[in-house]
Amino acid sequence: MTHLSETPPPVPTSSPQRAGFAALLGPPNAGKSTLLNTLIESKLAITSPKPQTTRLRVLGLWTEGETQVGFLDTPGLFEPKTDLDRDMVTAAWQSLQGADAVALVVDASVQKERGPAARTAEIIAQLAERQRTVALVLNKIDRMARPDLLPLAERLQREGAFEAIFMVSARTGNGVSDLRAFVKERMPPGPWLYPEDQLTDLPERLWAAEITREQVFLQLRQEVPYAVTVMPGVWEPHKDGSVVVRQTIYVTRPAHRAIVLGKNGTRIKALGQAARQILEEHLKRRVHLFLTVEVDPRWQEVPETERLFGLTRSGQSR
Ligand SMILES: Nc1nc2c(ncn2[C@@H]2O[C@H](COP(=O)(O)OP(=O)(O)OP(=O)(O)O)[C@@H](O)[C@H]2O)c(=O)[nH]1
Ligand SMILES: [Mg+2]
Repeated sequence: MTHLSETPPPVPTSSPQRAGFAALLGPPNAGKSTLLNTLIESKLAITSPKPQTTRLRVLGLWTEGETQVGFLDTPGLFEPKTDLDRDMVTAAWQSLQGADAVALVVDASVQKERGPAARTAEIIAQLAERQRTVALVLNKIDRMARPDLLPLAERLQREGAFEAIFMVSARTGNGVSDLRAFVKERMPPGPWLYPEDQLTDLPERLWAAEITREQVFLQLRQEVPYAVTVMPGVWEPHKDGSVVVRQTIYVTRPAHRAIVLGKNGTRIKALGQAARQILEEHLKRRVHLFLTVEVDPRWQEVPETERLFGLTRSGQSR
């Protein structure tokens, strides 16, 4: 046997690291944001029992062993009516681009109902059109009787030809580690894109504004949460370790302003107190949160990302 070369086999120069993105898509209220938080073990995304809570794609990083996964929480997929709706649905579909894994998250406990079942079928068809391989996540299994789960999984598997099906409870954490392990396996080789201890690319000020918006969704009813946005303002750290956080709650009509303020300012006080508690818990310092409410009938006309990052449509700073 002749040796063509005396040189030893090359030492692999590529790092063993893996990194990529996994998009969580699905109808509104499926539990995508709750699942993101459970997957990354942190309260990053806001959640509420009302549909269409999430308006932006939210990146949540999970780094373990050699693998970094960027989970992407997305706004729910629904029939858009307004500019804001369209921005939300566009943001959701955009998160598919560059995603190395895709999970369709549905609320398993409502799939017997005609409306949700039709919505799921529609999204399955849209994903097939985009030729994406998708894992199905049947969420909220804590609300379901076990015997109902298998037939549901079988029915959806016939509709969707999923690469895997997971039955989870984002609320209790049941089944979530299997999903995480599956996604990790799907991340391509490559260097990490973010430092190991980074949680998200969402600036702290913006996250804090989202926490206030979460309280609006939790505490106010009917159309009001949908007529509200929260803009981050001044963020002023003090020498004593505390931070002053100013935010503006925008509403579209004066009547909504009155509702957000509440009688003698009681509602805005309650919103501020609840949000402040969450901020303090996660920032691990004292927070002085100051909220003001302003009427801007046109806030929904500015794309969500531009508005939140302090830019108008023309790209000028506010
Ligand atoms: N029982 C139960 N409730 C859940 C579970 N996961 C989420 N929920 C609840 O379902 C509601 C919607 O959860 P979200 O995480 O906000 O849902 P989403 O899919 O992000 O909704 P949008 O942002 O509106 O698209 C909230 O009240 C959650 O607490 C679960 O596994 N079990
Ligand atoms: Mg959400």
